[in-house]
Amino acid sequence: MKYQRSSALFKEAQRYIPGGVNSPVRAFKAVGGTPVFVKEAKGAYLYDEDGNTLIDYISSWGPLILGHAYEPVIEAVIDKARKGTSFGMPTEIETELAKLAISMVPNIDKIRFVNSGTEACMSAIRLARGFTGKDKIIKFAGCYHGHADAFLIQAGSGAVTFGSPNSPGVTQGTAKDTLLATYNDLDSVDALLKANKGDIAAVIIEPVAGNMGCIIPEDSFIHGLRELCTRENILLIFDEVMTGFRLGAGGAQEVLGVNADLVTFGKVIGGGLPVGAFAGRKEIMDHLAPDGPVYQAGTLSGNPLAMSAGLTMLTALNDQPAVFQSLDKKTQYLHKGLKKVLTDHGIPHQINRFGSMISVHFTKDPVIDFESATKGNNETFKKYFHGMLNRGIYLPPSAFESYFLNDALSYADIDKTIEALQSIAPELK
Ligand code: KE4
Repeated sequence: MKYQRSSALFKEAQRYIPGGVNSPVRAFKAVGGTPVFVKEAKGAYLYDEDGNTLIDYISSWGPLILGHAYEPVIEAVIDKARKGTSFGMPTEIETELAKLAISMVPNIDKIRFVNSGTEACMSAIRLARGFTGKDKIIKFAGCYHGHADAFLIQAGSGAVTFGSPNSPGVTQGTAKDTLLATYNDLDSVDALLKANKGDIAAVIIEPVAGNMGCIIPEDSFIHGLRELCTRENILLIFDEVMTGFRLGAGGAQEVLGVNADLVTFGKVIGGGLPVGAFAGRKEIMDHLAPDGPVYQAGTLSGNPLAMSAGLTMLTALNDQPAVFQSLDKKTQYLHKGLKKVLTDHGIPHQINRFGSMISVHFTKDPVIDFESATKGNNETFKKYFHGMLNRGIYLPPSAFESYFLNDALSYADIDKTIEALQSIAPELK
């Protein structure tokens, strides 16, 4: 693969945009080398600025679950754009998407749209604090809920890559109200509850984590967390920015059988355009302005273009629920193929998979939380990432990310992926 044009474009971008990117994880800092500039994409394929075709396993970090440039979404957005791109006034389509999302997801009565997963999570925390009158929140080391100050305490995803889990600029005043627990460790939560009795507004968690790589909640942990929150009168917030409308129509609440008090969304709900959302029971959501005292707002929230992309995407998923089984089967097939190659070559590894979320960790020990996720051999990961990229396979450029399969991927694409690993395996030892 050649990357001259991407290199030139990256050099120029760095003159005008910090780090040459608008989101750090895109800069390849965790894996080295030059980030790939994409020209266009269709279905399962990315076409980069150097004419390379790449099989895409990030699907824009989750949103494009039916593949790139999904025709019905494109048509809907073009049609909507002709009627105006933004009004700053209520429109019917916002209610249509709200009704559809509420019909698909259990246990939510009302939903507020915002423009990103970060906005959804930071608004949900503010609402939880306003509703309960309490200040502290519990998050889990390695979980990432966007870049709002309250969350940049041992965050996952790009924050880990930079080895600066507590970002400069986050004040002690903010950090003191964010308590850190360990994923899959209920005792660590219980200890915080005991030490902060009556002060905790909410626990926020990625119900299936994707920002430490993919980490699966143990049944006893996630059900136990629900029981603890109920007992202590604390709101349980499921950050479903990744899992929402990906693990199934009803997301993690449905597949895990655990009801949260608030749920946040992003990615798939916008069909590739900027949409985030947070949702919950009426008694909580009605605390939001303008009816309630908890303020939250946004110029482009409920934007008609984004709403038309989201409505088209969710309608497609609602009309064809078999897509979730199809994605699950394709991810299983990928899992089996990768595992066979790595096992045959005696390469220590763990593969974590849940639905269409999957990640490969180069460590012999199970990856069940942030600490075990950091035990992965990053040198091996870098060789793996670049070896696969040079064979036309685009994986997340960090070991602290999940892959996101899209249903445009064919079994032939997955076979090509497995063959690519077969050809680089000897270098990974
Ligand atoms: P955004 O603000 O990036 O839309 O959403 C933040 C967010 C919140 N919650 C979860 C569980 C998330 O995974 C994310 C964002 N995910 C990352 C990928 N790990 C986005 C990629 C990026 O930062 O560029």
